[in-house]
Amino acid sequence: MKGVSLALFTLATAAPLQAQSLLYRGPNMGGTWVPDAAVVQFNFLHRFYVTPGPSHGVINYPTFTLAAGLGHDVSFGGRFATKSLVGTGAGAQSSNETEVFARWRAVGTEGRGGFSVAITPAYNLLAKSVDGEVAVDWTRGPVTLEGAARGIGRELGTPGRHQVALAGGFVGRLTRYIAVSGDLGSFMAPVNGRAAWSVALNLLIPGSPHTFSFQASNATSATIQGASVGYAPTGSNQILYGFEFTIPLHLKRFSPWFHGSPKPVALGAPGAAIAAQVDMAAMKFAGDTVTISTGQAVRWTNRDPVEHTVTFDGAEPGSPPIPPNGSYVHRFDKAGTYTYHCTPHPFMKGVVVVR
Ligand SMILES: [Cu+2]
Repeated sequence: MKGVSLALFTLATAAPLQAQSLLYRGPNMGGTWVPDAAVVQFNFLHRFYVTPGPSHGVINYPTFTLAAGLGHDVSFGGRFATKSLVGTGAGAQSSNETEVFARWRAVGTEGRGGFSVAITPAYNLLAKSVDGEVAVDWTRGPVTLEGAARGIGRELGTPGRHQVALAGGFVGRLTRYIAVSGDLGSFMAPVNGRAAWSVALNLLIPGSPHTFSFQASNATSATIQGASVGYAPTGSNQILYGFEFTIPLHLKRFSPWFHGSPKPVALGAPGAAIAAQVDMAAMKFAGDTVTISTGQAVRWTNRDPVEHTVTFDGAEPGSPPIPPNGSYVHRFDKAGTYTYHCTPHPFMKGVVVVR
């Protein structure tokens, strides 16, 4: 029983909120996520089609998404798809589809329980179309339901035609690292093509803010228009397979490029009597076992260019993320053997023996 409630608790709180997560969004859904200020989200969606034999040629359909958080739940970004079949048909001059968009998250937060709502006005440069989406997510425990209403000023390939599209999807999180998702979207009055669908297996890469999905779909780009049309370019039931990888770039992590070594940061108990010093260097706790007396403290210093933690395997409270050049002091008031590890790098292990 305890195991079950712990598992549910873990599922409900597993959201890696510092990044857009494919564990909360179907492949063709825009989602409601907005990056924090000074975070740039880069999503790489790559779908491909293998032509029938004997040539077995591979046709690639990538969409790159870049979005920068501006604070106040607002972001600004763009999508670029190099092989958009949204552009086939009359009036299309290119298969390079670019969409610029802003997003305002009006309600909630993607990845938290309850409702969240985001409004995304956009402009599709290939279609010369003012588009927009209102997206709603509802999350409870391991389940997220998604809906989107999309307005399209001018459907590509059909000059002058206004369109409305509706889309819905779901995500089911099987564990905190694995989810399945699916969605369906369509223009209300399709002119070219048919409904867009997708299914995916989504993975959170442990110890990282990255998510990865394996997916199948019939949509060739991830723009508001592209996610609303399923193209079967040869008229067959063509299925595209592919993946998406999400990469949040926290701009403050790049400060060493401009400022040399980061400033030392001291975390943990101030003024404690430090009896042992452990360096965190080359992804290891140097000197894995230290021995001290009750009431004394250990100081960990991060010599690596990445964040580490000191996380005890038992109930002893551990450190927050320790930035490069940061240190953490922890005082031990009870005798015992304290094993610990680094949360982002679980292979980093150490022991404090308190006599
Ligand atoms: Cu680490």
